[in-house]
Amino acid sequence: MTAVITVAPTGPIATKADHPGLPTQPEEIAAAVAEGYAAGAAIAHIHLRDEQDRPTADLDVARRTMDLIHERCPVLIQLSTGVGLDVPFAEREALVELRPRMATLNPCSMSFGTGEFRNPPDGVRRLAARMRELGVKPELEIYDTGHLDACLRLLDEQLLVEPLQFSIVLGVRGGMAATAQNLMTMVDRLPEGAVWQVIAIGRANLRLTAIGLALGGNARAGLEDTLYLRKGELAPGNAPLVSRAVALAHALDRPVADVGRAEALLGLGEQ
Ligand code: KMH
Ligand code: ZN
Repeated sequence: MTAVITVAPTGPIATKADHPGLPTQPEEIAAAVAEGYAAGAAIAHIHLRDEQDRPTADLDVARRTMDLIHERCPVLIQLSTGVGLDVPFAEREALVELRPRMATLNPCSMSFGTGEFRNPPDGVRRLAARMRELGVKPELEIYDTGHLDACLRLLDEQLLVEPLQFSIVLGVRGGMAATAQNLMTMVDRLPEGAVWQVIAIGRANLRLTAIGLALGGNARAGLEDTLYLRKGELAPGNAPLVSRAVALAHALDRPVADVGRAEALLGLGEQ
C-alpha cells in the first residue's frame, strides 16, 4: 500500500537558536519544501514566521510563501491553522481564505508544553464549515482520544467530508504520550476508510514513525517534529529526515506516493 509522506519544515515552537538551519522566512521555507519534495514528500505542512521569526498568520507572508513554493515544485500545500500558541484563533482561521489544498483543523483546546493551545468549540465548527465551503481538506490533528470523538461529532454534523484525514499526534506535553500502545488505541478507534499518519514529537519520532508505517499509516518528517536525526545529532536539514521516512517506507515494501497518487488517496477535489 502506497505511503504518503508530508514534510513539516518548521513548527510553532523551535527557533534558529535551537537549530540554525530551521527555515523561517518565506524563501527559506520554499527551499526546504523543494528539497523535501525532491526527497519524496507529496505534501508540505506550513507554519509561517514574521521578520522577527515569530509565528504569524499574516496573509501576505502566507501568500508569498505559497507562491514561492509553487514556483519551485508541485507539492500539495497544507497550511497550519495551528500557527502558534500566541496567535488569536480569528487570525489563524483566516488562512484558509487563501485556499490551500489542505489545512490543519485542531478540534480541541489543550495545554501545550508550558502554554495553551486555544481551539474554542464554536471557532472549530465555524472553521470546519468554511473549509468545507472552500474545498480545503482538513488534516484533523488529534492529540487525545476525546479529540477523535470531537471530530466524529463534526462528521455527524456534516461539517466534514469522508475520507477523514487524521494526524495522530504523540508526545506533546498536554496530549498523549508517545507510546506504541497509545498509537494502537487511536488506530483501532479510527472510522472505517480514514486516512492517517503519525506525528511523533521529539525523541520517539523515529520509532513511532516506523510503527505507523508498519501499521499502514502515512508518515510525516521534518524539523517541526524533531530537530535530531538521532540522540545528540542535529538533523542537517529537512531533506535527511524526509529521506529517512522514505527509506523506512521502502524497507516495509510501501511505495511512496507522488502528488497525483496522494491527491487520489486523500480524496482531494479539483482546484
Ligand atoms: N506541532 C504540532 C504538534 C498545527 O500545525 O495545526 C502542533 C501544530 C498544530 O503545529
Ligand atoms: Zn504544525
